[in-house]
Amino acid sequence: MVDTRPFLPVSSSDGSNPSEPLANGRKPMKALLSIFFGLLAVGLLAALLTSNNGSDFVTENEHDPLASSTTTTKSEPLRPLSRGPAAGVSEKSNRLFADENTVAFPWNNSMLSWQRTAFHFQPERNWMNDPNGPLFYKGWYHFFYQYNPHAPVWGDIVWGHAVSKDLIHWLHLPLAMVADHTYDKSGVWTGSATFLPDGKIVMLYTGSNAQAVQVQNLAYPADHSDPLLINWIKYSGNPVLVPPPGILSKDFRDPTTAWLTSEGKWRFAIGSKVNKTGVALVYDTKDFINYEKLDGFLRAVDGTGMWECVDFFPVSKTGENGLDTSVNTPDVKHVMKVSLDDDRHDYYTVGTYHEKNVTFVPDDLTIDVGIGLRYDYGVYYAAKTFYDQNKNRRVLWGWIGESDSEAADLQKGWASVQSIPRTVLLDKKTGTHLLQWPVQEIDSLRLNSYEFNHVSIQAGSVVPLEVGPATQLDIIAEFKIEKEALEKATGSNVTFSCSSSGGAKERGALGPFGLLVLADDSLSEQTPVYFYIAKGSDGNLKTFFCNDQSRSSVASDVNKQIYGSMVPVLKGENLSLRVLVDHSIIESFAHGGRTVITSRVYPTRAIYGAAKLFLFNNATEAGVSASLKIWQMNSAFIRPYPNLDNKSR
Ligand code: DQQ
Repeated sequence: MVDTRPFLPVSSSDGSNPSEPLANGRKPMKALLSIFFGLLAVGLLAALLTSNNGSDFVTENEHDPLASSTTTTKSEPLRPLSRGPAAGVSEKSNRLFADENTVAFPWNNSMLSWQRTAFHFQPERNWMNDPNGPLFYKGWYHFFYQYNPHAPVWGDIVWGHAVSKDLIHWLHLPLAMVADHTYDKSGVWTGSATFLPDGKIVMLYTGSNAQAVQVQNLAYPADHSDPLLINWIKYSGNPVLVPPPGILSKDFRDPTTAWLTSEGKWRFAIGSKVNKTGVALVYDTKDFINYEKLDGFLRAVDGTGMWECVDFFPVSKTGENGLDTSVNTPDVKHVMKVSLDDDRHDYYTVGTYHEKNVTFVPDDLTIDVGIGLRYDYGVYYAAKTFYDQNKNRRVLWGWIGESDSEAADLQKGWASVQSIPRTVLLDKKTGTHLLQWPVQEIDSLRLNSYEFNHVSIQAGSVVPLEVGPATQLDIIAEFKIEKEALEKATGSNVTFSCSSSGGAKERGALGPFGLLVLADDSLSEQTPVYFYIAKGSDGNLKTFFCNDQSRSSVASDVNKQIYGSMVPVLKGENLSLRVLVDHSIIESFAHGGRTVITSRVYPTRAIYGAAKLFLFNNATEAGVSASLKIWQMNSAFIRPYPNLDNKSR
């Protein structure tokens, strides 16, 4: 479209449409009324769901944090509503475990309160999903996110906003953008930020318009001198892009951060699909007002379905710093990440970006994007990176949903957390993998530490680790397996996989061994985080890294999958592990972050002071020795920005 108006007006009156309400974070009467009725509706919905399921939820054990009753009050199956697909977006409800036999567990308030995390980012209440437009500006890290201000389920999506000095402690700000124009009436969906050379910021985001057609919109800060970037202006010429010919109206979303071409144009990608082929459409623009759609696709992979939240960025082949999105020198590889609507996992691959052909070609086609490596083998979706110019690093955010029942989410009043932001580097040793690692600022939450050196764990044994309550921990561990056992073990042509195995109770000659996290004394609840070494009939060893949620809770209405994948272990490397335990979330990183698994677990007994930590070795033959350093972790301050009314808006 052609628009000759000046780009980035300096005052809101230049850029806003006088016939439509201002998107300035202040709540007009109409918005307040809709919030009131929204809350009323949530209350009614919660009441309805409670009565539908027939569960009393609050039991006689309400005030006993260690309540261990497993009695269910009624055997009605849980059938959560499907949320998302009808609106043209992927499934947003936890339906995985909801079969005919699933019955509601009588969750009591102390169990549910325990589940809230202490150092992962969460809004104060309600539903959150994708990270949006993360950036660093004038001394503050900004985090925007998909947010439902009315209920702890997906719907009515707007942009939440919080700021931090260190990516750990957060201050909540007013909503950055609400659904107040026809072009985003059905939702202010995911988008990304781009810094212009003069330091100004543009935000491209998807609007689900009044007819639920997906369009792209432009927004920018009302006042670039405000470090808090509280007010946002939506460009008066929105939408700037509508679905192009050949693309369905509900298959056009989530613009990436733009990068500069050698001709000085901005280029970015948008996720889509053509039949069952996932594709990344590409556009060029000089001014973010006029756009040119380029022929072909940045990448297309058959059978992968709709691509959401595409991310595309360079990584250094030699250096240890992250790179600005526009860097494209011979010293870089490019990473492409797509979020697959069909299976709700984030896949990436490393390859080469050909600017002239406007294509990205993976180094190894067998692990093309969408069919090979994943950022995380647990619950983790819609991730987005940004270049942190403050610390020269690339930082990854990812949405971690719930895997309990929607009824429990309604009862606790919130749903979803964000991962601890992770730095991302190319793993120079494998060349294929990325290394994801919690940002170093998380170390500031470490309290007292416990060290255990060369603890011997015999085959078939469990060793308790005295570290106090084990619900907020940072654990670093290294394991050595007996050489003799490795050599002696006979190979097999049976291929192992974490998910299809019997979990940590399936014994092999060389594993499983690792940690039992969030376990009670009697081990009636436990989440094993472990390695399993398989020897092939050719004598080669393959190491797997898994999380077994099958005994994480005696409740049946929670997801109990076994997660994991292979982790490359190169010559001379010991098996190493880092685990962040934060109430209902376990983020675990194997081998410097080559393979990562995030679990959401909902124990009923292994909570508060009853949550313990153990080492285990369930191999039949190999002895293992472990050295560990474990820190109790402080809670982060995550609260509303104080005295905001005194700040200029
Ligand atoms: N979430 C947004 C979409 C995106 C999806 C809607 C991914 O823009 O495709 O909340 O979770």
